[in-house]
Amino acid sequence: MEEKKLINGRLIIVSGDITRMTCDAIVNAANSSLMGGGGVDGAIHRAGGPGILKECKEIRKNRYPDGLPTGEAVATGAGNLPAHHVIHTVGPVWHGGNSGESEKLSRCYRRSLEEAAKLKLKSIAFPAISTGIYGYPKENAARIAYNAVYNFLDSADLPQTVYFVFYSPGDAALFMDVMDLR
Ligand code: AR6
Repeated sequence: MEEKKLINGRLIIVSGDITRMTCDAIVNAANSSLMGGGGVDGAIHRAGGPGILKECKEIRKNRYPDGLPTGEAVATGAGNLPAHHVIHTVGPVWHGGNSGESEKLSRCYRRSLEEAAKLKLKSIAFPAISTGIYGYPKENAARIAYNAVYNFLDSADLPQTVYFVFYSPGDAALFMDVMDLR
């Protein structure tokens, strides 16, 4: 799929492996333990090496002994990855939609963007948080992700560029369909 640009070119939709992205930060769809897992979380820790886990353990010890709450985000280095930072966030598990899932998912995007802005980062790449193992319906998640990024960029100069990285071309196409952009 060719890349599509939205929001004055500041949001770019691509498909591929987020661990290969060369931008300032990639976002990890982690769990509250911050100790790694499956999906994109496993891929990031595997490709980035043990340095990321070491920093996550420090964060757990010093700042979040009970785990990173859902919707919160923290930054670490990126080890061997081409990106410079990993921003770890914890998406909501889908429980049917009446358990505050949309607010929590929206908060993941906003808090990750705030962390990127705090670090003065120019570019950040998001996976489709919660839409894998956590079971969030992809169509709903697409709208929430887009709105959260749109609202943030509306009043922020940094990050300049946001990437949505869909693991499969089909998921990228679904996003474009949901947003009525094809
Ligand atoms: N690059 C980009 N996107 C990817 C990649 C990749 N390398 N690998 C998977 N995806 P998931 P969640 C997509 O399950 O639903 C973990 O065990 C995938 O196709 O990774 O938030 C954590 O430790 C999907 O669209 O994250 C947590 O326990 C999206 O990334 C739990 O899973 C998110 O799928 C988090 O579940």
